[in-house]
Amino acid sequence: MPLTLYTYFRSSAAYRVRIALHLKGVEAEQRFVHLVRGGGEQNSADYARINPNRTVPALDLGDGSAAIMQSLAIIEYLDETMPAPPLLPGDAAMRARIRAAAQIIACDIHPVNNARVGAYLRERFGRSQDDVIAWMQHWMRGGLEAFQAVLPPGSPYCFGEAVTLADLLLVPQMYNARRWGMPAEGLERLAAIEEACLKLDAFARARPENQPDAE
Ligand SMILES: N[C@@H](CCC(=O)N[C@@H](CS)C(=O)NCC(=O)O)C(=O)O
Repeated sequence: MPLTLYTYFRSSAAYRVRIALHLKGVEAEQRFVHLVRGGGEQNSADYARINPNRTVPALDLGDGSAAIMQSLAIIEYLDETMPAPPLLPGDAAMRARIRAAAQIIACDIHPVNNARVGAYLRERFGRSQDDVIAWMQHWMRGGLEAFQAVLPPGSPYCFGEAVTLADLLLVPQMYNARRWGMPAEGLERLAAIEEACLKLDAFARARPENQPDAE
């Protein structure tokens, strides 16, 4: 069945799913949801019917059922239905550790750094763009320090010699951190993992600048 991914080139959450699709060798039609233009197409009534949370990504399975939202749920769905290459290992404790690292980014960093959070700080509380930038950098930096601290040492990817879910979360978050000018001193392990991942075709194809809707 043809899959449809609702995406935006700069969205780090959609970037995670694009990497997963490429790793699994799955083609999905892309529908572009511009998160800025006209107050954000994610806020339109049409899109709210697809994803009531008004965020990208969403994955339509093409079978008439509701689209799947939440990037982690989408990625785990892809991993369960298309097991090769696996994004989570067989060992339950290691799976938990990898999910925990991924959730530092998906559950702790990203929600407070979303575009709508920055907009609310500016519009509701009158904060300047400099304040918003300081806010973004603060939460990203603290979260990425924690992420780096939980990684086992000495491997090319986050958790060993093979890409896992954690790498799919890290690379888009590093892109986001750079966009917001977050100081990266001391996070060299993360930079090295990002560089290793971006040498892989699946990650390179998923980069924001390589998307058809890139501006
Ligand atoms: N927890 C959600 C987060 C999705 C999300 O917030 N996506 C951002 C782009 S990275 C978005 O659509 N933001 C819209 C907005 O802030 O208005 C997921 O992992 O899918």
